[in-house]
Amino acid sequence: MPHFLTPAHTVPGLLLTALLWSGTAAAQSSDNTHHSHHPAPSAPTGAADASALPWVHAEVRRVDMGAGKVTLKHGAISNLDMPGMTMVFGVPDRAQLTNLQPGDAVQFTADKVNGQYVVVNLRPLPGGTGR
Ligand SMILES: [Cu+2]
Repeated sequence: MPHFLTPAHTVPGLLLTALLWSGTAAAQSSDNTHHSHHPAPSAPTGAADASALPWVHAEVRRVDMGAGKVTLKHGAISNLDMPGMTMVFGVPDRAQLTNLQPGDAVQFTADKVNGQYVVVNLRPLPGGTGR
């Protein structure tokens, strides 16, 4: 009989998959011993989590395409429990920096990944630049 269908082989495979998934999730928040800023820690995919992040208005101050960073003067970020300020965010998806210029009005969603604040999504605010 086909031995690869036996529970002895399929169950460890499923367990391994589950371990890999949970390991990835744990690694992304390994610097946070508490998860108070994550309202839905059990969300299995980053996409579902990102869609729940609130959009925040900001003004672009500096764009560093090479380093994948952007300086934003941003409004309050409720999911990070952060008041408005000017600060640097990492931008894992550098395509979001294309066509960005200092002075541009944008809105973005931010999260804390591995102890670093990063831009999850960013889009220009229509009519915000006066160009
Ligand atoms: Cu800030």
